[in-house]
Amino acid sequence: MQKTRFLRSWRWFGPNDPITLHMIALTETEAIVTALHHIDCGAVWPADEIEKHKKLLKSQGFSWTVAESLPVHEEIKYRGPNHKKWIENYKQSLHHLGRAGISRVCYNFMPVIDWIRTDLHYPWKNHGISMIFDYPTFVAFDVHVLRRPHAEMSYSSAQLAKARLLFEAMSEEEKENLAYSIIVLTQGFIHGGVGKVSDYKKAFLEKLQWYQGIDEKSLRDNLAHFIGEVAPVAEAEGISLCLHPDDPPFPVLGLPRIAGTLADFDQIMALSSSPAHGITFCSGSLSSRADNDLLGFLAVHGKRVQFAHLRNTTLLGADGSFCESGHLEGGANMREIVKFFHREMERRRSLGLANWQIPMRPDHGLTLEKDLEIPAYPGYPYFGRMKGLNELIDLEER
Ligand code: DNO
Repeated sequence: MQKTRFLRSWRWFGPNDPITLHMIALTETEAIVTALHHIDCGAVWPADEIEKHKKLLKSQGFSWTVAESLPVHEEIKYRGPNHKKWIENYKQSLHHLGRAGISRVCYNFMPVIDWIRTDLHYPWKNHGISMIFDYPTFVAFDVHVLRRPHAEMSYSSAQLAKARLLFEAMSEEEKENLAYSIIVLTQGFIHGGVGKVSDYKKAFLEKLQWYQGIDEKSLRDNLAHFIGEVAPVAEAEGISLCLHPDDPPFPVLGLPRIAGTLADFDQIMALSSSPAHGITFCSGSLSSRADNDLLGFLAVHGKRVQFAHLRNTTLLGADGSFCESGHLEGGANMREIVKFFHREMERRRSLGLANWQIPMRPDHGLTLEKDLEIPAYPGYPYFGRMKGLNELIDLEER
């Protein structure tokens, strides 16, 4: 009988990903997490494109275990005039994915911007190159580089003073790099973002405007509406929708963020009792907030987790700054997290659930010396992730 353990997965960004399926096949990976990255956000994923992608994976011996992400169109999040159309498209994509046997769909509900880091090349001890979120630098970006209207209202005078000093010490190139990596580099390869236009700061500011008057409550209402519409379709297709936590798990740029804490998930999970309404447990996103108790989170919501992103963070001070510090090193107690999931998978298995095995991917990875020779998307180096995967497997096997 197969041992109870994670389904070892790897995120692949499609044929444009510099890390090829052949390279992935050389790792301990058993299944692939991927998306149709060439399809515009909001458009229906056609059944034949899904089949084509599946075939590509199969040619290297892989199955497609999770669709990450089937992105949610901004108009659904802020209830723009065409939100109904985008929701219908989403349902259609779910039909096609369900028919293709893909039973997990990861998504997030962060307005405008997904994950945020202020430095993508941060030397972490002597372990490799990491990525950090430095709060004062982020304030400098918001107030001085992006020049978001009324941005200063979001911060204290001490935060503003620190940001000004940082900004004044930056070269023009540093300012541009900061904006480019936050707005384009870390977003473009995930789901398009604003990378295609030359004045990306202007385009980004315009997107922020869409959320004027949208507070946490209205964003949550819009999520409730979305779940109410799509969960029955997912359920009928045998799909779990897995909501990814916000990264970082607090409001940014005057935008509401509603999925960063245990209390947030208490509210979100109460929106629907459908078995299709599930969670992506991301230990990296959740651990980057000092007051998040990850094991407490799992004790309450672990039964609804259908997909795991495992990585770790180390807090850099008490102001919200953090570093991605290697998979086993940091605030998330990875040993206990893995133990929890083993118990949970045992439980599902003993209930005879066909989908008892939870796909897990090593999320992100340090850039190791050899990685510098291989192009890769930010956060997704080959060797750094392979190391993370092996460390997690080692932890599982112990
Ligand atoms: C970053 C990722 C996120 C995640 C989405 C899920 O590297 O963890 O982009 O895939 O938020 O929808």
